[in-house]
Amino acid sequence: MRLKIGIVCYPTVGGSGVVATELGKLLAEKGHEIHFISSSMPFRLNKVYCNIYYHEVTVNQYSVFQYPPYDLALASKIAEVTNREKLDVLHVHYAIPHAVCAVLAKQMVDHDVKIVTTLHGTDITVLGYDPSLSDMIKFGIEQSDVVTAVSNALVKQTYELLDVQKEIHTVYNFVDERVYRKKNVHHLKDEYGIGDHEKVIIHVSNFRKVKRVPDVVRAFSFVRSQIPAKLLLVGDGPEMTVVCRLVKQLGLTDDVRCLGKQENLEELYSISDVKWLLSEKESFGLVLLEAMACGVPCVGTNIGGIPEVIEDGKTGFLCELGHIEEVAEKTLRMLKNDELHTYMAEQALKTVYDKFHSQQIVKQYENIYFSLMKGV
Ligand code: GMT
Repeated sequence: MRLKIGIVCYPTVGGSGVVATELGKLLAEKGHEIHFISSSMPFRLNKVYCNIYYHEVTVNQYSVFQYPPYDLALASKIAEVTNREKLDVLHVHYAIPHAVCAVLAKQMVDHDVKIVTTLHGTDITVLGYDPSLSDMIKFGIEQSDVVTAVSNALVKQTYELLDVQKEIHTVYNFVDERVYRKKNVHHLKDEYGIGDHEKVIIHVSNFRKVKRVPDVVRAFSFVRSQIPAKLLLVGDGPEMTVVCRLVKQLGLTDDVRCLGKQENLEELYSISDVKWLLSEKESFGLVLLEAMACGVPCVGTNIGGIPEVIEDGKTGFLCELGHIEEVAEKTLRMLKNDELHTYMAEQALKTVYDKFHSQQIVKQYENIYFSLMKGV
C-alpha cells in the first residue's frame, strides 16, 4: 500500500529535523508520497525524488499583531496541503507546536487524516516543566492517533511529567548507513595539523547549555596531560564564547580545533578515535549513533536515552554527569589499549546494524501508518 504522508518538522540542524527528513527520504524510496511542511527547506536532497514535495509555511506580518501568528499559519498550511493532496497520515515531530497544529488542521479537513506524533525530547524535558505549556503538550499527545518517543527513557519521563493517558511507543532513531560509514580521509588529519601519533576526540552539538561543552574541554585537559591528543569541537551555539574562553584559559589553544557547523560529519568521525557527549539532558543522542556508524566508540553521560545507545564497557563507556575525571580516565583506558579500542569500535558498528538499522526503524514507522489505515 502506497501512502501519502505529510511530515511536519523543525527545519533546523537539530536531530529531530534530521531524523524527520531522513525518514521522509527512506519512505519515498519505498514508494510512498512524501509532503514536507515546514518554515524552510529542512534538508538537502542528494538526488531528485519525484515523490517528495516541499510546502513552505509563510507568516505575514500585519501591524495589528504584536507577534506573527506562526502556529496558525502552520495549522492552516497543514490543512490546505492535507485537503488538496488527500494525505493519509500526518507525521509530526515535536508535540509543541506541531502536534497541536495538526490537531487543529485535522478539524479543518474533509477526510479522516491520521496523526502520528514523535516526541524528541526538548518538548518534554524542557517545555514539559513549563506550567503554561504542559497542558497543551498533554493535549497534543492525547489527541494524536499514535505517539512515539525516541527512547524508553523519554517515554518514562513523559508519563512522569505529564500524566498522559495515551500509550507511547518507543521507536529509536536511526542514521542512513550509506552516508555514515568510515571513509578513507586520512589526509584530513594532516590538513588539520594532527600528528599520526595523536588521538582525536570529537564532540558535536548545538552548544546549548544542556550539552555541557565546558565539561568536554575540562575532561580533554586531563586526557591531554597524559597522551598526545587533539579535540575537535564541531557545531555552534550560545555557549561557544564561554567554551573558547575556557580553551584559552586552560592553555589548550594548540590542541583544540573549533570547526563550527560542518556538513559531511562522517569524514570528521572517520579521523576520530572517540566521541564524547556529556549532556545533562539527552533523550537519545543522535550524534552518538552517527559516530558509531563510522566505527567510533563513545563516552557519554549516564542520563536520559544515552544508556540505550551506549552499552557501557561494550560500545564505549558511561560516566556520571559532571564527573570529568571519570570521563578522562575511561577514555584513556580505551585509547591506551588498542585491543579494547578495536573491540569497542566493532561493537559500535554491530550495534548500529543490529539495534538501530534504518530499514528496521523505517519499517516500524511504516507498520504504525499501516495499522492506522485499517478500518479507514
Ligand atoms: O539536542 C538538541 O538540542 C536538539 C534536539 C532536536 O530537537 O533536534 O534534539 C533532540 O532530538 C534528537 C533527535 O531525536 C535527539 O537525538 C536528542 O537527544 C534530543 N535532545 C535532547 O533531548 C536535549
